[in-house]
Amino acid sequence: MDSKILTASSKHPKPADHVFQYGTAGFRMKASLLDSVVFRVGLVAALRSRKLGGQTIGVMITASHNPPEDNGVKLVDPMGEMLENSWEAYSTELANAKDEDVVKVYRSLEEKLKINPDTASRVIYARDTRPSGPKLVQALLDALHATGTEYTDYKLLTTPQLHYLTRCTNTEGTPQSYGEVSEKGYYEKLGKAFKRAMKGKKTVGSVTVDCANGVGGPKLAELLKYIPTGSDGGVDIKIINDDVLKAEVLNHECGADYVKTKQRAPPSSKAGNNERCCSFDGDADRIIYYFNDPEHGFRLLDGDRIATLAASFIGDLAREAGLASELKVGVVQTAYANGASTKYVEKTLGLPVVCTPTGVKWLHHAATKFDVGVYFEANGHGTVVFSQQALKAFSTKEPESPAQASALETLRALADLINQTVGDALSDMLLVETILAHKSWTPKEWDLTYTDLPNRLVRVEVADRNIFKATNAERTLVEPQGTQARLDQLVSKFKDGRSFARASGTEDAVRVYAEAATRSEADDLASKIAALVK
Ligand code: 16G
Ligand code: ZN
Repeated sequence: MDSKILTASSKHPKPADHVFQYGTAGFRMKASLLDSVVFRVGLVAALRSRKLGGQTIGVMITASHNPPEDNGVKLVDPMGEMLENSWEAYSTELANAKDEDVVKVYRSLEEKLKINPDTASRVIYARDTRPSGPKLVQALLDALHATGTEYTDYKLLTTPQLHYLTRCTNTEGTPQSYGEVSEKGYYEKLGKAFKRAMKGKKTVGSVTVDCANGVGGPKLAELLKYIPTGSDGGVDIKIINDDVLKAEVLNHECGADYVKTKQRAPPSSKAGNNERCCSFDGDADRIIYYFNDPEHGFRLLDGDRIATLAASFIGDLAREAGLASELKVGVVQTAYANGASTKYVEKTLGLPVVCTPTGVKWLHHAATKFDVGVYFEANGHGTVVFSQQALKAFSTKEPESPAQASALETLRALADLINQTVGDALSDMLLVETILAHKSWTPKEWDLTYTDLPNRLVRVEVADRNIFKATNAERTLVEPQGTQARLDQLVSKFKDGRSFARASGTEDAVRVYAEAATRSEADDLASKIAALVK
């Protein structure tokens, strides 16, 4: 195998003087720099699969909401979860090895991690619609061939579809089977679950879906063949920004990131006042809703809103099903969650809230500690996870009334509708549509559940972001010394003031978040904290 790896590696030389890092969402950069990285990630996938006794590992080639010229690669663990933390470092080590040391580092990891090279290794992979994808797939394939890894190429998929298929592959034929191992199986599962969850209801009006001109467009079009739409009840979906043939339009003036950061609808949207809209990102693992209110203008219904909506609905169902005392329902957020949403969950819904550092893996992990764990980042990454105990209760509890039976059936349907492996724009959208249909809500009623505190997010360029070290789920700076005390002092002067500063995990900058009772105070607090960290 050594000579095979060496020969293959020579076709994918590492760009000199480049330091790569497996970050919160894998490796991500200009696609032109990524060839050697993808090759080496293929090697890591083979090692990881062998380490886990030949279980299948997923490899996804995507750069999510980044511009079309970027690309990225990340690994998916057997149950569809993000790669285990310690392996991020091994990936980074191999990605940075000198060309002539690739085999040496590969073998040293094998030895250190006690991996039997004779164990089978298996990988499934897919990519988003970026033009650089096919060439990067070739680099991956070279690594899979060199390591004797079995593989399946799923071609174009959304990131959550690949997470789903990874879990299905590894649970096939077991009592924990997560679904049929095919893209069609994914649509069928979601379609059936949606029909059951909707119970013949219909959402008010239509929903305009902005697919960011990414892979979510064709996949949503496919999903629509499996769900009730328009005249047969269900949901009336209008797709926009689904052009995947013009590479340059991906994430351009559209998509979840554009809408969230610009606080406006994509210019291409023709939706009228009070009409429900949502935007996916480029690989469809993120979703946010919004609408135009004739009185108050653009209204964003972000990840916090989706989390509160889902927690309130599922919390009610658990009570109606007579399971409230048995099942622990909770919400996981990051420090970016609006303070009003946290208060709403704790005070109005009466549910516990846990705060974790930024990044899906932290939220997901914390959510699995609940029986029903609802987690969302404000930017729209999120899902709901159910414990084995919860799933068992949904299917075995004897209903004592028709109302209980109905609540239990809805809970069972939701457990199938929700992609529990990772946040999934397609599945999350159907979840929101189901809840709105049950409540007969327009976006206006959803928006009125609580009032966001005015807030501001500022990106601050600093000489060295690595000197900013935070603790307490990134809400407290321990270094540079004294900065937190000065920050606290500034915050204390503002009514309902809250602020934190943290080094970005994806850009060379520090992010400052501030909220306060009024718009001008939030702006003022943000600029004062920005000046403090600069
Ligand atoms: C990554 C994370 C995202 C997080 C963002 C924060 C995943 C799949 N993605 O994109 O959840 O919100 O990083 O970026 O975990 P920042 O560290 O630059 O603020
Ligand atoms: Zn994404």
